[in-house]
Amino acid sequence: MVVLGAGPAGLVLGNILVDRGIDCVVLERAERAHVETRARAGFLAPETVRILDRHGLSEGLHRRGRLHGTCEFRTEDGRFRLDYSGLGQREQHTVYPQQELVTDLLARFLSRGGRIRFGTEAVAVRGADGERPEVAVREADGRPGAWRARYVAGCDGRHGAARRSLPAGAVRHHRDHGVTWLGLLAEAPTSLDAVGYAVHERGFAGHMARTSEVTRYYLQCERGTEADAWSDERIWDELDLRMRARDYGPLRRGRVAERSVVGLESDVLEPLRHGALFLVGDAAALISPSAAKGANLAVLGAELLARALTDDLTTGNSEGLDAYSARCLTHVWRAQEFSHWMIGLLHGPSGTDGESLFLNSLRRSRLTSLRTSLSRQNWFAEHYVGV
Ligand code: RFL
Repeated sequence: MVVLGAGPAGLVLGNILVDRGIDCVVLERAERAHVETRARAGFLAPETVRILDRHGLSEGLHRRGRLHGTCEFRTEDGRFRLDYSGLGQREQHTVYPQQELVTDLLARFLSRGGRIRFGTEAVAVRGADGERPEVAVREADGRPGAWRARYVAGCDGRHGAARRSLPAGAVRHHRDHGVTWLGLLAEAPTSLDAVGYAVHERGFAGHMARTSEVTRYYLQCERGTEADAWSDERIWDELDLRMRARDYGPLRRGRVAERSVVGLESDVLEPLRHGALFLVGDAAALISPSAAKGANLAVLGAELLARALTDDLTTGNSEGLDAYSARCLTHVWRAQEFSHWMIGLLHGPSGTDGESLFLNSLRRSRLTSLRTSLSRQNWFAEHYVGV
């Protein structure tokens, strides 16, 4: 078995396979230090935690992660809080930075005897319609190489080799939401005990816990903005304004240690199986970070595929592999639908033409229903923590 990519998807898959005695190798383009420090997601759904529990992968997150169950909306109509852990399924997130999860998964994989090749970039997957597909690679020193296996799992993200190797006829559903965020990591403790979503005429601003010293912020910006175009001071002033710090209390400032430009885009590939090649995580579907689903879907898909592969390779039962694509896509589309709804909740067009006014009033009404309708709140809670 060859697994491409050592993100959450590839490492959960690798761990389960190795634990079941299935021979596999993970090929990772980056070096270990890079993989272990790449800051991205931080909100793990309860189902994700249960999956990690089932496979002995959750020790670190239970020790260092923090439970989280409230979000706060700040809008032109005031502020309201949703204690989502007391609504819907009465469940909460665990806040645990993705790079720490990846570090834990990697350590466990190696301690189980798993094999991983860092600095090895998959270039193409060939012969996926046959019995022994081949993964062509470029080694760290630039030399070409190749790996053969019964199956290949493409866990190498949206720009990986798995996606590039799909046959003609693979369908890509795609949506550009027309919204751009500056993703920021600030060396500052959280400023509120909730996820903060601020809807402002100047654009969206978000506040999300990470660790006691680091907080993630998002600021909607013009398309084409360069990641380092804004000074720290401008970022904090804009966050203060959009999060209405004057009314609701100051933000704790600190150095902005990392900035990236995140275009809100979603896509889903279909099917997720092409012969012996399977797509998992971001390689299967890219989801906008508006509802924090990407890493959770990656873990869920990895467990689904690991089970199906184990059945096939140990008992010859291939039903799970045949059903993998449809099963995984059911979860993916539910998450896409909710993320899309969240984008509409948090952003409106800035123009004053009739259509912009109409869409902004819809957004405002959507927020009012969320503030006032208990059934809406229960629906929100179920989808917000679920995958
Ligand atoms: P990853 O984590 O991108 O890992 C893919 C791995 O494959 C390697 N790779 C290759 N290796 C070999 N050959 C090649 N040709 C290769 N090409 C790539 C890469 O180096 C990498 O190690 O994919 P995976 O495992 O599918 O996991 C997906 C998640 O990382 C992603 O969905 C989330 O980070 C998305 N996301 C969030 N998800 C959440 O659930 N909650 C959040 O709060 C959240 N916040 C975020 C996010 C993503 C963000 N960015 C940067 C897009 C915040 C941000 C800013």
